Amino acid sequence: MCGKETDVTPHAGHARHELDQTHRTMTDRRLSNSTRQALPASVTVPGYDRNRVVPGIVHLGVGAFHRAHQAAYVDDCLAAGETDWGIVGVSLRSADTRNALAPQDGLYTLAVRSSDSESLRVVGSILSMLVAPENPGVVLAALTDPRTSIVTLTITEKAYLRAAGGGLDTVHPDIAHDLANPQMPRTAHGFLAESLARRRVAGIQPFTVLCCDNLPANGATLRRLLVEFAALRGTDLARHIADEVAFPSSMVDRIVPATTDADRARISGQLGVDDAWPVMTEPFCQWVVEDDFPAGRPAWERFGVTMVGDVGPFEDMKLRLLNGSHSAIAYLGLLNGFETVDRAFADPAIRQFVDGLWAEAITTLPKDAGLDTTDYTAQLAKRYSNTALAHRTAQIANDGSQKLPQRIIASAMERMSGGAPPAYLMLVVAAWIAACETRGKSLPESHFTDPLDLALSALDIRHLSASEAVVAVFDLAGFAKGGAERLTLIDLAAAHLERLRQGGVAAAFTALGIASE
Ligand code: CS2
Repeated sequence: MCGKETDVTPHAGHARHELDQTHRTMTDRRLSNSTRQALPASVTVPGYDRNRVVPGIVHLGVGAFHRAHQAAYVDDCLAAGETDWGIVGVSLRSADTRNALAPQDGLYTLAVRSSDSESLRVVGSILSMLVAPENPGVVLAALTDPRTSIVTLTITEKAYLRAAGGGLDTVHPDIAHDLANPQMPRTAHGFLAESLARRRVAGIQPFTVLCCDNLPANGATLRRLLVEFAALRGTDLARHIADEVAFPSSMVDRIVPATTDADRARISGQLGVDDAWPVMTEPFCQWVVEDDFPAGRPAWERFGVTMVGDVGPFEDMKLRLLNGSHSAIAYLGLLNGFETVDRAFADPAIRQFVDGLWAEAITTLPKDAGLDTTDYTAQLAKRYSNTALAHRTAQIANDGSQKLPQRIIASAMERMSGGAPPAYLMLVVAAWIAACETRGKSLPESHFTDPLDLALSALDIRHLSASEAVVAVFDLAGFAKGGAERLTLIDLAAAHLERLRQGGVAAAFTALGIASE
């Protein structure tokens, strides 16, 4: 696709980049195109000719989630004979994934784990990997390539650079940098705006932008932020993006715990060759996508993707029932010393709390959208009980200020406006604040992190009363900003925080009528 990328498949006529050679230090022992044929028969390997696959998708944010989810769906399409949808993976920050995958020709193992079994599959859909800070120009070239019809993103909530009120954080240094240096962007907004501008000048059809992060109305949200960013560039690019670029929303779902060194050793032992970065996941996998791809798309519906007109109800159900309860389990679990989701969820009091939380959140979901919340929560309970995943509560606890608005605050505000108190929902917010307060005390300082950490430590909330602390955090994070319900939510969260400070999770549960052992 573009001459200087680290091409991880041996395309005929493609010169390999020297970085590829540098990283190719253990070829004989590594998973790669040449060693994949010798893997044990129990391991599924790409049966298609990777040399025939051309890149049609650029993905920003090649973390474990992308590799367990979208890359696996695309791998299915390629295995069924499609050839136009290989993935060019872009890391916006670190070179780690590229360094692990380049010597492996982009191949990696996906380990699908349930409590009593594990199956291994080698995924071949990532054709090449780029590291944006090393060479932003090559990333722009990939995005501008006429063969790129879809740009997908899993860059995490905080990388959308939303200000507390939800608009673009126009004073963020990276936004200022990208406005001043459009040819050398750092942010997703900078890359998307500049490449869409170049395509427009060159008469190349815009790509479709498919957001796959856990944001509400994620396509519309990214569109709004990008149009805001483009308007700051002072051209009519904003109008072009608003009028000509499709931003379908999507709901993505698969639980993907961080890979540990023990996982690496176990998988490499089973393969008989080293895989520097296998990905662990659960059997469950779901992707619901709005069908708006003017430049074409893979036949995803053939492989279990649900293509719909409006993803909103699915997205709300997932954000509020799965992600909301995940955050609850993470913060309450951390406060009670549980390191993993399955252990926390096995605690009868936490389990009872999660049922109550689901009951509150379910009242905010649309009644006429055909959602089966009984089945959905039953499946969640099963997924959370998967003992093989060892999904760490600390992993989910990261970035609470970016996650809680769509997972908890939105439901709480809607519930309040319907006249019902969101008592369980607001305990999650209080538990987040309490968990932040325990860092540097019973938990290590960096046990989990948040973009607001510096501002939070400047506030020194531990020395404020519960009410003052909650008000300060709401202001900082922009929770319920401008909402009529704000004060009541603050009162509820402050009462919970006071109880958490005085008597821990047990005291907060007692006030809700939940008995702890
Ligand atoms: C989790 C999600 O880390 C988190 O915040 O809630 O990553 C969750 O595992 C996924 O959204 C599941 O699809």
